Amino acid sequence: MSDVPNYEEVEDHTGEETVEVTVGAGDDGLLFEPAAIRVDPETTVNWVWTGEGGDHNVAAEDESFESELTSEEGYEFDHLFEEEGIFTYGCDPHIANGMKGAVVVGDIELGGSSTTIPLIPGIVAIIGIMTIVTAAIAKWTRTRRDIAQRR
Ligand SMILES: [Cu+2]
Repeated sequence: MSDVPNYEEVEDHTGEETVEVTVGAGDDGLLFEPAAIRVDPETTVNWVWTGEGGDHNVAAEDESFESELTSEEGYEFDHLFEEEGIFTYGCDPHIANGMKGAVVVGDIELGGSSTTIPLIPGIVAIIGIMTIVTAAIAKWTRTRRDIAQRR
């Protein structure tokens, strides 16, 4: 979450049945506000579109929920968080702008530092790239060997 401009801390919303998150907040309308919240299990998060910043959606990183992509002011999307866990989500067109959010459900330890949340996608991306590079090198090596054997 270190690359999310409006992220300072996980806002505590435990004890609330429904928590509202604004979609299209900030000067450019490219933020979720609040960016990170803590809620109890069995809490509904209600995302409400401001109509600013163009088309947005709410897409869970683990694909457990996904809204429509829309710029309609007043559009709403709900998701009931039943189980404990850390749920990260983003707006597909604006992930690179830091339009990301997190819902921490239940009494989950954040490992002393809330920066553990953004590290997860970063590490996955690095491992993914390394795998692709390794596979490409292996394929290239094999092709070279085939050419050498055919001579
Ligand atoms: Cu967006």
